[in-house]
Amino acid sequence: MIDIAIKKDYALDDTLIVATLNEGKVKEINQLLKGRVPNIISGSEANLDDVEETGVTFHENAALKAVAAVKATGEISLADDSGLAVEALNGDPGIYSARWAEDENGNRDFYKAMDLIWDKIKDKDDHKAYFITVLALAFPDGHIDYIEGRVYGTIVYPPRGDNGFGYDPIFQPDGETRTIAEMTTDEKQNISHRSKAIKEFINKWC
Ligand code: ITT
Repeated sequence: MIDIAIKKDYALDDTLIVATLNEGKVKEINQLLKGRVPNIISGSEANLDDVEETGVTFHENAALKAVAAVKATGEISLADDSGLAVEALNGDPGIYSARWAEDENGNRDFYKAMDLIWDKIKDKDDHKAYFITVLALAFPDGHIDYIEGRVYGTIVYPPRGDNGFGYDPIFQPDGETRTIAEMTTDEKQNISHRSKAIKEFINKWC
């Protein structure tokens, strides 16, 4: 009942800001939303600034990014906070997934971050992990809706594959023999944490 009322009050019938500066996310989200929302504008197209992620949960950081985008543009905004949670590392790198790859100048090297993860778990028996996405959909009146998606799998090493982005070369989803980076974009879209969340978003809002 509540969802129906919300949907009626906040129709996504015009512009949606996809409030991320990560072009890998933009590509995946736009591919799934194409034709569902009339006018999709990415973070770089909207000239959004990078937001300092001071939250301690995916939900908090997703909300920070979505609300900043609403304030900058006045438009309904969708942010994605995501990461890789490794069970043997108690969920790390988790919300720090991007920061584990950063050097002191803020440049990202995910091969360095993947080496770091492997170094910490190679002597442990448990290599299970999951990718998680939390979407925050923020409206100009302050209302925020959250949607979560996960995909479970195993950390493998050395990294394999050139597709996707971030930690995809060391993540092998359950039931697969390939890493996500060895899959096509369409194959990733069938199983990924982000695609699950976006598909739920489409069911709910489009
Ligand atoms: P925005 O904040 O602008 O959206 P970001 O890259 O900083 O971009 P996050 O703070 O959510 O995004 O960082 C999440 C990191 O987790 C991201 O940079 C990737 O390295 C990793 N990650 C998230 N989704 C992933 C995916 O589908 N495949 C591989 N790595 C992923």
